[in-house]
Amino acid sequence: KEHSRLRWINLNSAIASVDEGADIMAGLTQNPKTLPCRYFYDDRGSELFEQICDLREYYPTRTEQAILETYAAEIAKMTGSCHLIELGSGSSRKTRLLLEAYSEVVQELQYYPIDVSSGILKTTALDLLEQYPKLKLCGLAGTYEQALAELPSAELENRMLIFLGSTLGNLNDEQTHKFFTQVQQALKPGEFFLLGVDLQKSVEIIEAAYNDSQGVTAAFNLNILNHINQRFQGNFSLNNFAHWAFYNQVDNQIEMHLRSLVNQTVFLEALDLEVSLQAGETIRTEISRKFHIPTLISVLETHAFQTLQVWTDPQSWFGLLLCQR
Ligand code: AVJ
Repeated sequence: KEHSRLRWINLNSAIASVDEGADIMAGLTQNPKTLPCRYFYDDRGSELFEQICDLREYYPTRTEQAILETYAAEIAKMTGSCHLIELGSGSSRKTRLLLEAYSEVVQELQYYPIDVSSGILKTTALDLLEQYPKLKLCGLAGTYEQALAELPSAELENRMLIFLGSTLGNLNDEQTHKFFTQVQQALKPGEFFLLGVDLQKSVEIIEAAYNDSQGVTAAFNLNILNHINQRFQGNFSLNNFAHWAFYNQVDNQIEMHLRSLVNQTVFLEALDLEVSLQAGETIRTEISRKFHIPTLISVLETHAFQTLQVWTDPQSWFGLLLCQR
């Protein structure tokens, strides 16, 4: 079926894949070892993440969804007509609520989903076009950095950059600063930034969300090794690692690790990299920070973003911030 309302931009250049190898190399040669969490999201990883979102223990997705259900219309009213650009759109399941709200206030609805997983991007795009006859969609396959650098600014008037699901929590202080600087540069004064963040709460609730009883999070964590095996001709054996997630109360963040169960040496042919792990040693695969709204608002302020409104759920588990550049 022909789609006149669909366009694609592929941001993955040859240079980028050299860079990717470099960050894997850096992570696995430092002490303690780490891996960049965006490698979770190959097509299988994106599927597993969708399953995580449906887990009883994983509260962030449904809490953010509930906030959007209640306030999407109010958000659209506050910003007025604008084009929607989403970083890490995945299945766009929460964004549908915004698409519906904005289709009430705009003439021509334009949506730019950006994701590293082109598989999920394509499936979602076709699905959305079918569901929203007014929608024009331009999918961008690539990383946030690539996308922000090449945001199609010239052709668009008034934009809102959407960053949901508390993906901001994956960034440390330095990366957050870099990211906000890029967002600030990508947007013009007056344009909007909609940010969803997971908030600080009791350790039990948070830890349960990353240690689900069905083991989906464990499978998601381990899948990063499969992805790296495929991408860099590696020989990680998943049987030799175990999922480990805990809340670090000093830094207010969940940390996900893969713990080596044996003394082992792994080889990544494409990087000509040999990695030795001792039994018990871990590779940290993700941090997921939990936020304090007033602190976040002041960080945003130092990056030229004014927070116009904050919405939360009745338990204040999750926050949605509408900011203006
Ligand atoms: C989509 C990155 C926000 O940190 O909660 C879910 C990813 N990791 N379970 C999160 C994730 C483990 C998720 N983010």
